[in-house]
Amino acid sequence: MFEQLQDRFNLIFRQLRGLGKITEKNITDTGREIRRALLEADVNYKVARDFVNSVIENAKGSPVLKSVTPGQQFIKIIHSELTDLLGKQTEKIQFVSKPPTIILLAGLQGSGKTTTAAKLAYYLRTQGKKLLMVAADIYRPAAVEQLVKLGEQIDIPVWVEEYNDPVKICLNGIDEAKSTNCDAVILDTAGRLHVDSEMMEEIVQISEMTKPQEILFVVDGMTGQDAVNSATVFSSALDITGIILTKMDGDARGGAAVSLTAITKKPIKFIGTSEKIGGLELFHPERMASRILGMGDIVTLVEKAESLLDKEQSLRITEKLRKQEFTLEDFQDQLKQMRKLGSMEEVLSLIPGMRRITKGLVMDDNQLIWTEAIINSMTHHERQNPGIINGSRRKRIAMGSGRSVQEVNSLLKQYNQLKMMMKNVSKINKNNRMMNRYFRMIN
Ligand SMILES: Nc1nc2c(ncn2[C@@H]2O[C@H](COP(=O)(O)OP(=O)(O)O)[C@@H](O)[C@H]2O)c(=O)[nH]1
Ligand SMILES: [Mg+2]
Repeated sequence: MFEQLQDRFNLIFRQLRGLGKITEKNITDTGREIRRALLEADVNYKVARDFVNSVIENAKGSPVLKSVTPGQQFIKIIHSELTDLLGKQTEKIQFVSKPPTIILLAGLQGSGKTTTAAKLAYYLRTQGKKLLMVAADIYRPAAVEQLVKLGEQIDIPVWVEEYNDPVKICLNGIDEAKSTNCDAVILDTAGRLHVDSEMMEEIVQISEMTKPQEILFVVDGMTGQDAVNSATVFSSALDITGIILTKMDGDARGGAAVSLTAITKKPIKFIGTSEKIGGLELFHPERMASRILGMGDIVTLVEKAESLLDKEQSLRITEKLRKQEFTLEDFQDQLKQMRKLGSMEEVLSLIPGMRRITKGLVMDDNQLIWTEAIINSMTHHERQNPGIINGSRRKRIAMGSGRSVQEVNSLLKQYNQLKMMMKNVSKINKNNRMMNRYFRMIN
């Protein structure tokens, strides 16, 4: 997510940190570079311009120029401005006191509405809610079936009526949700490839007849400026309460995420981060700003880790790391644990500064299987003392695992790098409670 933007900010920040003091010219120059970075990421030009002006104004008006760590102070200003731009605070789904809460999903075809309906239902159920989904896209024959299948997968009922009009289907679905005591009902509607009046009429009619508490505009995060355009049209026709940005796991440049709230004045409530049912995250502006600026997102990582990882093992490895007894066997455990969190690349991108360190390192998830084969071909003694693995041992291990000597070499190199990284990160963040918590969870 946002790799290009991260790289650009990384460069800009490196220059800033190197400055002993910051002049007005530095501020203006940095502003210009930020603007260029945002435009390249397909951020709306007005949004980019206003953002930069606001950063410059703030920096000039603050004690940055005289501060002891001027670069850091300036970076802080950028971070706080970006957080504001992304919507300031986290916006959750609002539930009504008299259920069911009606949630209408609107958006173009292919934006991810049907997938998101199921993801959202799944997400809300983890919060103890009872749900019903309504299949109101009757135009594409496969659409109803798609939602039914997803419903089966997560064991959440779907209201289906093949031969009725979408408004009636929605109303009947809501009745069903009432009589089965559901907390919320999610309406999955039809979209078109492009904004057209017929589709708009239908969705407006559904909205007027069902009076939803939440109207969520679902939009493909990869589409940049197009996302902003369609959001503008939808939010002028409908009283949108929030935005769900999907496909953020792809190579979304960030333009949509950064521009949408500023342009529509509507909060981004969730982001879709995979095709899978678990791939929906509550949107946190502050954390997202940190991610975009390459400061990592430890809080999200800790939350993920807490829900997935083996705590006992984590404690054991943290202790080993502290004593610098981190062996290849631990490395293997570590890789397995990381796998539970997502792809290696995804996980590492959440750790502050990690992107810079691991850039160029191959993070192919398939390698995990080969890595395991290689480690399995080592003796216990070798795994505990990787230092003794010399040339002839490497050859034997390669033969035994059916991998090449180069791969054995690169594994040992990765192990050493990870060991170094761990040491550095734990040193830097010794006094950081969050980081310690993270280490307890993940290691
Ligand atoms: N990678 C990724 N794919 C997604 C995400 N959300 C939806 N998709 C995919 O986008 C395509 C269109 O989604 P669908 O829910 O059918 O869109 P709809 O036409 O708006 O209902 C499907 O192939 C989904 O699997 C996401 O967050 N990440
Ligand atoms: Mg659909």
